[in-house]
Amino acid sequence: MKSRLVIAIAAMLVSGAALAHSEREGTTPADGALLTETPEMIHMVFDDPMRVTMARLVNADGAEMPMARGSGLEPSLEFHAEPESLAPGRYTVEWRGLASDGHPMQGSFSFQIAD
Ligand SMILES: [Cu+2]
Repeated sequence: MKSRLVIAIAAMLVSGAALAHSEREGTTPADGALLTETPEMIHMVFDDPMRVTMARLVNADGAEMPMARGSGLEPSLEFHAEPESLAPGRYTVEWRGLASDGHPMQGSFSFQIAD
């Protein structure tokens, strides 16, 4: 009984970092995606509610591209925004948020639109 408890606590410690706060589970487009046209939607999925406080789309020169945010500021498992028509090139989505445990989080992912 005692050893089982020790194992359970050890497992909690190992996974603690992953469980402590929400993480981004996936994006559309996927990081590194090569597209032939502007994506209809920028989409992020989280494993735990995330309050996305900032999300912006920048081109290779760092200029911000217009993007209509479709998600509010309430904590949510998903975030989406609609970009306007984009010229061929490389784009990065940068975001910041507050995880459900209150930790500030940030991330980015990139995709490319072919000529
Ligand atoms: Cu955390």
